[in-house]
Amino acid sequence: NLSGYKDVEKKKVVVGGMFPVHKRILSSDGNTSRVPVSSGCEGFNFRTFRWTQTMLFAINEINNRDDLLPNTDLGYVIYDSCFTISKAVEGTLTYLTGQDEAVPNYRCGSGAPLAALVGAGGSDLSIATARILGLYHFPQVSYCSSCSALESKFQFPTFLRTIPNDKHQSNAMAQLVLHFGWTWVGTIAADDDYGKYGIKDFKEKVEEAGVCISFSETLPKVSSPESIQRIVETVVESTANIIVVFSSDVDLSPLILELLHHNVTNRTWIASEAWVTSALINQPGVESLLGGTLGFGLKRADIPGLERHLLDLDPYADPLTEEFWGTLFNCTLDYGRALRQSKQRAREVNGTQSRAVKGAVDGLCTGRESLAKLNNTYSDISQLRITYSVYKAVYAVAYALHNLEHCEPGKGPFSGKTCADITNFEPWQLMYYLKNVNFKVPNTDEEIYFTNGDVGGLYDIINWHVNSNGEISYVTVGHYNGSAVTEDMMIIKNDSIVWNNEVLEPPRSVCSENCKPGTRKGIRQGEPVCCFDCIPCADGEISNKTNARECVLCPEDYWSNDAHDTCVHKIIEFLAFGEPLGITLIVISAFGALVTIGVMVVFIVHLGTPLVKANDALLSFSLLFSLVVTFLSSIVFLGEPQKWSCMTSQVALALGFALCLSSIMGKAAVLMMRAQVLKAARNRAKAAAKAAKAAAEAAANSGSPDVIVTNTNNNNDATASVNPEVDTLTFAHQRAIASVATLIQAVACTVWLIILPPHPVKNTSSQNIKIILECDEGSVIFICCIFGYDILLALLAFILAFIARKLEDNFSEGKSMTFGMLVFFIVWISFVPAYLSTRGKFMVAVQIFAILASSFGLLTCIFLPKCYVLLVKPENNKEEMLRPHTKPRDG
Ligand code: TCR
Repeated sequence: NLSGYKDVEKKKVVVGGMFPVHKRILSSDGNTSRVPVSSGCEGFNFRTFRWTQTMLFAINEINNRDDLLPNTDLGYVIYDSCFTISKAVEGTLTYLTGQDEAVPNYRCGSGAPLAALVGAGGSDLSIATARILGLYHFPQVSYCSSCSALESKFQFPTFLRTIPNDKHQSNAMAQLVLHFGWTWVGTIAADDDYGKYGIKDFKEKVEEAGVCISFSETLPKVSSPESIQRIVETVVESTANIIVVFSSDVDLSPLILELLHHNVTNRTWIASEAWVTSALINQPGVESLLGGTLGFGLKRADIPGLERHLLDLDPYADPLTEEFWGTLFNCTLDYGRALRQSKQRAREVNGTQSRAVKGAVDGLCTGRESLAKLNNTYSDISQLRITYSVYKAVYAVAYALHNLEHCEPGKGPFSGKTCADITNFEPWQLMYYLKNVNFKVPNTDEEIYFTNGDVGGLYDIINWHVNSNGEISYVTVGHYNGSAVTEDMMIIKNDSIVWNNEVLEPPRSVCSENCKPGTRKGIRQGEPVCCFDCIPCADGEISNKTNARECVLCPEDYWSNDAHDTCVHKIIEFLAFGEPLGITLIVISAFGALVTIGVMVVFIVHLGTPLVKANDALLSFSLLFSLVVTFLSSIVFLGEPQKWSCMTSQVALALGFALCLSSIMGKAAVLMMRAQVLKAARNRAKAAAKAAKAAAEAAANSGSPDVIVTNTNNNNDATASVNPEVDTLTFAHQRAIASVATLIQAVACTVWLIILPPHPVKNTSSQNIKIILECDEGSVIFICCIFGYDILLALLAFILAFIARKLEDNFSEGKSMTFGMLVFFIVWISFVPAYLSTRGKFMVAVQIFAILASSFGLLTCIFLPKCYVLLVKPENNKEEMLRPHTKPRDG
């Protein structure tokens, strides 16, 4: 404990101070057989020692001022909390009681009243001390306990601080993470209130915004290699490139050392205020690991005169300065009287420095060693952040005391408008003034006042730049103001930031890359929401934004495009007239129809010839006519289906075939009939010939010559009478059959058209991406009946033709009809699989092809030979040709 007064004449007030000058307490040996003693501390911390000296500097400065507390001198008592709660509590009790033995509920004075406690260091220490001090309504002003838990005035009624509440910092970190779009971060927290609350607030903020935490590790308070090792493994294994660390430098440094050992690079560290400018972390060699670190630092300030004060330290002033000196110069201070005297002398003489260096050689130091020459954290005044906070805390106490002292009697704030007495006031009275203090910090334009015990959340955003020598410099790349409106809170100069990677862009840290439109997020069982798979949308479903959770179904008549990011109107499909296939089909069918008409013309021209007359010319014409109909009906299948075209095409086809097949049937029947008649006639002729022969023989025997003449006549008659007989008998008959067969079909079609007519439909089900416009038959039964009937006619026609094929027939009509029917069947049988295996408009094309092929088949098989005879070999077109198996008579 350091204590001191400056001036004895003035009134005195003692200010308490508590600083974690050491890093930890010595572990006790656990021996319970001895009187226990308060454990000692180890690990001298130069940074916090500077804070201690700053408090002394501030008190000196205040005591030297005439405008602030002119009649009162501040004294101080400073405790070392050794970064440990127990030490802090011990110090608090000692301070309250004024005894070295810690006995609470007893406050004695060295005469001077105790004002307030500045400090306690870390939040966990402050929480412990604030609870005790709160019991006695004793004010505490903290310079570095930033934990958000301390904001509760219910729990900590007399706690104030000059460092911003960490909720600002957690918020700032969250905004930083969101600013750069990192959604996959790791967190490391110190095992104290600072780390735990800081990370908790940070997590709450970022998770709200959809960021996921890859890992959350806690740094052990008592360094344990195993847990450090475990954290290193987690950091190495994690895919998170961003690691947020809320910890004091002291707790973090073992981890940093181990990470350096493992050569961990390419991570961006987000530093909390406690380590962002710490020399303990920023050691040579960390640049590969920590270069590009971003962090938040308190507002920096220059405190004029502080450097002088720090360098003018008297090593013999108290035990802490002695230890400081010894640790810094790695020597033991010589307490020899002679030395003290020589020191005294040396102060008077110039040129102390050369001697000072000499003195340190043999492990003893003279106390005249030069601080200025050493590059030590203690004397480094470039980053006065917490130091400045200490300075402000002392000033806050001083201003409160000043206001208390200058209370006008009768206008005081206490009951009965009384004032407090500076020489003997109650701690709660000072608390009143502290709460309402409002002052301007000397040499800066910063104004300090407490709202609910807290000050505004102002931070510098600090970036660790590695220069060419591998040294790290802290560059302020932005600012954060927790009390500004949301848009202005964080101001950050993106292009001044240096990152820990080769590219000059901010690193990316995501668990899974965004899902592009056309895909959706698929959750991974048991993993955070930021880790997902991108599942492509199914056909007919789309997602049009990144990271869509669901694919949406396209509306009716719409379908997904290839990328699955928009719905496009389904392609409307039908076999159009204008497209190449359509044109081809039209040309073919028109050609077919023209050829058929051509044949008709040829037939008409040769109407009287035996070939045309044979087998009923009328049936030939009806057959040709029906072929024209079928050729033309195929054209109606083309184009966008309409009600009329659906009806016409099917009916025309059915009727056309019915007529065509029944004509063939009729013709075959004619053939058969005539063969029958011919046979009968021949039989008759034969019989007659036999009879004639017999008669001739008889006549020869009897000698009558005129019988032979009769015989010849008879023979002639038989042949001549064949044609008229067949014509009159069977042609009418067959024509009747053919027209009845067609009529039945016509009736059936009419019924069909009336009851369930075919109509155009949109077929959306057979093909997803298309709407096929097609004709719906209306009734499957009807269409089956109608075409079944056609099949029946075809079979009959074939059977008849087949039977007639071997019959006597000069123009081989039977054979050609059989052949034609075979072609017809082949076409329609192969049509079935072809039709069933095509989709959309090609079904229509296949249908048309089948119609055209079968029509052409019939046309060529039945009429081509005849036309050949008619046009090329007219000499064969003779009456005699009709006489089967009869040799033409000579002459
Ligand atoms: N608040 C921390 C402790 C702390 C600290 C530091 C310790 C802060 N800044 C710098 C050492 C060095 C900020 C707490 O526990 O509240």
